[in-house]
Amino acid sequence: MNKTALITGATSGIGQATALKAAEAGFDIIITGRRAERLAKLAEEIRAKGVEVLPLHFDVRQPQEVQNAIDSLSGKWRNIDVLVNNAGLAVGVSPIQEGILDDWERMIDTNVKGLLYMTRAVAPLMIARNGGHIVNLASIAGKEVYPGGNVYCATKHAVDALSKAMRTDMLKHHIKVTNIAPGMVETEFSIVRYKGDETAAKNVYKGMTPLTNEDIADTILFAITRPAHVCLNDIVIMPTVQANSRDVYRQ
Ligand code: NDP
Ligand code: 8X3
Repeated sequence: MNKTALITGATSGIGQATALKAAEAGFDIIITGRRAERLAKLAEEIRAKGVEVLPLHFDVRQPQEVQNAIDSLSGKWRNIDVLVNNAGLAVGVSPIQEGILDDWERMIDTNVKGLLYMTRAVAPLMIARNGGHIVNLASIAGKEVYPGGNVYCATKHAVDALSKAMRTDMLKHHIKVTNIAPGMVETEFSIVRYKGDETAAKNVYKGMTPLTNEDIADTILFAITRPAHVCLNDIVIMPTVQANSRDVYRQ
């Protein structure tokens, strides 16, 4: 029987590539996100790979929507082997003293509270089966800070801490927790961060070769296909031309 993976934020970028690669590896997939049409299209692509797929559209910031979505699962779909907490975003690059409160709320509610709501809803199902694997998308922004990164960096530092905390709390339930900390990955991330300004978003990657969503998906697939006794706790993955949050070599 196939294993089952639930991936949040599967409508774009890293989540979408992870869903497709996990399907190719023989996982049945629950794909989630807010954009229902994109989920429907991705579901068709996944089905064509010969595995089962269940699209669920909801907003991870809404605890009742999250709980209702997980409660709606029946039969085999309740046997979630892998939860990929990927949904997340950066909004804005203002210095802290000029910060826009709505941007802060969106980042904290999505990246921290959304990840917590998902984990709170899914972990009991894993515990009941005495095993599972949670993969949290943190960031190099969860290890370092950079100008204008303030609240986004704080949310990803929180994810980094929560990965360690989850690993401790769920140790006796044989649940693996993997923290993934990428550097720059060209997805819709910067378009969201710059609020639809595609020129500003493109400039982020000007003169350098960023990671792709597939690079991160490959890494996640490697982590979730290790033997039962092996857990990759924390993976930092950077473009070759990015040394840290601030040093990027551009042509
Ligand atoms: P994208 O913008 O391409 O994808 C973000 C995904 O998150 C979308 O599928 C979006 O779906 C989903 N999402 C956002 N808000 C919500 C919400 N409230 N409820 C449900 N789903 C939501 O960005 P990436 O693929 O790059 O980002 C994925 C993760 O990787 C994020 O956590 C990000 O912080 C992290 N990351 C990204 C890096 C990068 O450079 N790109 C580097 C390091 C980490 P929808 O809008 O349909 O709801
Ligand atoms: C996204 C990478 O460098 O923009 O988490 O913070 S960065």
